[in-house]
Amino acid sequence: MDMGIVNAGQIVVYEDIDAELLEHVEDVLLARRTDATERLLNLAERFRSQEGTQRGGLDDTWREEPLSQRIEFALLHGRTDFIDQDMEEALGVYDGPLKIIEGPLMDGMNVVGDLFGAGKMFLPQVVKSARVMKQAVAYLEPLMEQARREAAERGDAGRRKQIVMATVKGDVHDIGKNIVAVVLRCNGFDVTDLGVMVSADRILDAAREVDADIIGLSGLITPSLDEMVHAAGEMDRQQFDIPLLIGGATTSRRHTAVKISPAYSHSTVHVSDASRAPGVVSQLLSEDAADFIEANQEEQQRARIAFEGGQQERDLLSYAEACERRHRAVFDEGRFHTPDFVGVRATSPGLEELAELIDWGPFFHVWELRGSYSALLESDDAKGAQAPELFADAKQLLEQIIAEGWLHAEGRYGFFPANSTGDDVIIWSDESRQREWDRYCFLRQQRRKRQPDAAMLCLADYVAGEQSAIEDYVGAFALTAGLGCQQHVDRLEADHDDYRAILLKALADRFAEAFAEHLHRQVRRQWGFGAEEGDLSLEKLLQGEYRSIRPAPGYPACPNHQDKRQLFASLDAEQTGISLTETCAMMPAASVCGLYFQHPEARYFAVGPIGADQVEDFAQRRGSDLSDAEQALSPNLSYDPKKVAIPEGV
Ligand code: B12
Repeated sequence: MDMGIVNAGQIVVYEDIDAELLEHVEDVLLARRTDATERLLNLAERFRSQEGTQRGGLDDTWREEPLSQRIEFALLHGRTDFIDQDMEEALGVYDGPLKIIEGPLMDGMNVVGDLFGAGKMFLPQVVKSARVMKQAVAYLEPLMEQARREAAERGDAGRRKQIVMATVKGDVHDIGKNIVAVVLRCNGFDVTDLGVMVSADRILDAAREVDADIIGLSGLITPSLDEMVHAAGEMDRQQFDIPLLIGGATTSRRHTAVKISPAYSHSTVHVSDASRAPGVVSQLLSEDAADFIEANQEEQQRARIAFEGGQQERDLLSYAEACERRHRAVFDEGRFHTPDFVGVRATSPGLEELAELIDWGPFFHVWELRGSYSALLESDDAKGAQAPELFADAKQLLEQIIAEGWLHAEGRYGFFPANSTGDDVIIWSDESRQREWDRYCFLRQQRRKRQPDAAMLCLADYVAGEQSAIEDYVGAFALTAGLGCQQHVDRLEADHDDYRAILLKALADRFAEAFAEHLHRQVRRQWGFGAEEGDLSLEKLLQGEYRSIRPAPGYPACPNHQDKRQLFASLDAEQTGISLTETCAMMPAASVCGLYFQHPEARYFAVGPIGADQVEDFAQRRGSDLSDAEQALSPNLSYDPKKVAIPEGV
């Protein structure tokens, strides 16, 4: 056999496939017997004659199993359709609701946790299992209070390990954190999830209240890293001694080791994804935790030494030399266009139109299914086999979102007369270009490159210089596809449906990125060079195979999140319904903002590490304190501003 065809609707947990059927199928796939095909065909006849639903298992015969096995089956296969009925039956069998939770429900979840840990179940399945668990507990909830009181009186109220989790102050992202919370709950831990934008004080108060065994912090954007250092310092000051977990897209092992862990005298562990979370938590709370803690500390110490060594070795050009080696863009005829209008416009495209531009790759990443999405959908390994079912669920929800108008997209964008001066871009108040209205201070690469003549890039290089007399422009945009999202997330969560709540948030993010692609295409046309590109395929659009770029504050070419403040002011962007938090995260979460540069040579790059000479110059250009500049640029600093230079002779 050269190729198998997978029916997306029939994917089952591998372990759960009927042993006889599995053996027959493997005989064929692995060519283990010469009569394998014939034997499988014979067996297939038997399955053909069986009736039953085809989803989540081969048929409905599982309903004939004993109660505890039915509960386990429902959990393993994410089946909510019989769970109320089974809970009702369980109440007649077990000695109260707590016994049902601690018994068959937790036993089933332990199987889920074990299979997930062993790589035999995958994130979408686990989140669906959690949905069954939540619905079962919700069914029992009305009877729980009394049972808890009775258990407490008897002194046998079993205490599960408590984890307090939150997205730190200023940050609004919670998809990753919510997934981790679900996975930990599946593994038998009690998770108190405090939500987003939570101050260190609130987190620590909650931790004291529930007598937490572990605290977990999440963050997506770089300003959250400083907030995490602050929270770790507060844990120390308030004399906590429980482990601290760090996670989220912007966090790293290295940053945790170098910046966060020195602020707290007890264990601080970085966790890169949801599948690792239960293992780390279990080890930290096990009897042999000491070994794990020691290994983590040693690794962090190595990371700190490597970081300090790397800092000295970091080969930076002086800022003056880097400026000298700027990219000298050619501003010939045709390389700068005048847009159709100057000023700001609002736009509110329909979701249907945006859906056509969705990039599904990152959607699958959310569920720990990495790789190109077309490859995933065709993949024949057990993990990839999750993709079609997940995709079908997402498409179904997408249609409902569109049909019922769950989300609303709003954006504002504009073109502004602009010229560069050094590493700044001046925005003129009007086309007479006499009065400066605003100014973006960009950063320039300083890390020495392998090719000695390679340019050291800065976004200002792509805008015609003030002295050139060229009438150049830059564009700006702020958009969201998350309006209305939270109310539906709240509704789904109240309905114990974390799976669809997470799906919805991930889809809102997809709409936001699709909106950014859609608007960029429109902007290229209004700028006068978009028509040349014709009708680009989705693939080419997503690969950015067109003229112009749209770097977003926070992305590597313009890492300063604070640029969002002036960008928002110039667009009056809050009119879209987006607001900025104190650390410049955008609310709703499914929002993007950025600038447009039209020059054909403009490309994305990473500023990378910068020296104290550039930071001083930047602070001067912005008219800010050096310490404020250092804080805003902290992820890019090649030096530790806290290490005060010791004057010679001391
Ligand atoms: C998708 C995406 C978006 C989505 C939103 C994502 C979301 N809602 O969370 C959209 C398109 C809206 C977006 C917008 C922006 N983004 Co963005 N985005 C990404 C991208 C490509 C993937 C992030 C993601 O969703 N991953 C999947 C989720 C499930 O993973 P996760 O959050 O990391 O969580 C996992 C682990 O980290 C861990 N975990 C998470 N929390 C916790 C907590 C604990 C206790 C534990 C144990 C584990 C744990 O487990 C989770 C599950 O496995 C990343 C790049 C990247 N590859 O990471 C950039 C990235 C996060 N974005 C970035 C930026 C800058 C932005 C914007 C500021 C850009 C802009 N100016 O518009 C905005 C900010 C939006 C806002 N509201 O403020 C930067 C952030 C770094 C920085 N410099 O600040 C990144 C890293 C890109 C980059 N290379 O620069 N973004």
